[in-house]
Amino acid sequence: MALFKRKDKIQKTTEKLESPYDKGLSRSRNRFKEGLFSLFGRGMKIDADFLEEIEAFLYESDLGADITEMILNEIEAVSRKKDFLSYDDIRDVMIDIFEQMFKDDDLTVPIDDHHPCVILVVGVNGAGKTTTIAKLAALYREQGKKALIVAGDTYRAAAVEQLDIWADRAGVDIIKNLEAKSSSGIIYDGIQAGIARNTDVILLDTAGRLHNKAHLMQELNKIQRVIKKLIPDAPHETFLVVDGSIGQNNVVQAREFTKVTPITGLIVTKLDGTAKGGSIIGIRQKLHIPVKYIGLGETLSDLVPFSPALYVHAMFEGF
Ligand SMILES: Nc1nc2c(ncn2[C@@H]2O[C@H](COP(=O)(O)OP(=O)(O)O)[C@@H](O)[C@H]2O)c(=O)[nH]1
Ligand SMILES: [Mg+2]
Repeated sequence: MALFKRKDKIQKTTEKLESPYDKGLSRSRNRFKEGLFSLFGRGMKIDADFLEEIEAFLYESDLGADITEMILNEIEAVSRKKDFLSYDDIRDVMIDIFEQMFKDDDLTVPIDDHHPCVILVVGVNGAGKTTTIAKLAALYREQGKKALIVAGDTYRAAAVEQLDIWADRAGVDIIKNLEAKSSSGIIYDGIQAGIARNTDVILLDTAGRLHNKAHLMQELNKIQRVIKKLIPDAPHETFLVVDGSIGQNNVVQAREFTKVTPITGLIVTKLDGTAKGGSIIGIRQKLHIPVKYIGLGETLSDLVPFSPALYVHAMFEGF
């Protein structure tokens, strides 16, 4: 069965207006849908000049070079069969390519398979790790899980305080130590506490400001070791949080993380504040890691499980 209902009639119902995808991705939709519509309108003849214009548009949409090329090739192929291509034709080409890319992604998070389920969260400074951890805790709590947050960013006292406030808002316990000297020490204590308290999900925050690759590697290796000392098959999920508003620039940084620790899922944040929503496609394609959640705002409820179908709907059909 097709993932996307591409020929859906646009229905102006309140339900659709309230979809977090349609609302959160409105800036990207302005670029994608309206940008494409203004290029193609009801129909355009494809020649070399026009292909260049499309190419420029796709590059600016931050899809990445490979996907851009795939789309252009497919547009050329379709244009050999049809004199005039319309917005609908281009949308269908793009949806087909996106559908192919996401079709084998495993989007599940194993919170029901482990007790406790240990989730490690990594990423560069400012990507949105701390905020995302609070959002995840709130989400799992809503699902009836007992969640625990561990303040593993020991580089700044302010980071622990920030997480403390978030944990309070989310209504979940936090393990912290303002005097802690190392991330791995507090993470060890946190997991021990999580086991003792019969926790369902343990969320581990980490520092993003690690001045060089050797340091990053050393720190993450140490964290992995202490986690495994207590729970040999943990972490059960390692999320890399990336800032969606900087788009493809994430790829280089993200690769550094994948070299030092196995990443099982991506979380793309700040998609509400940017027109670069297309970057999900490029990042996913380059890193070959499934996107499991997206961040669409700064409050607790602004994290949603990633759904390729809803994402594509919001980019091409939403309001
Ligand atoms: N608009 C928006 N802002 C976000 C989102 N996620 C995080 N932020 C903001 O990004 C900034 C950095 O977040 P933080 O969680 O401290 O990042 P960390 O350094 O990786 O822990 C904060 O101001 C957050 O409110 C999001 O999905 N949308
Ligand atoms: Mg942080």
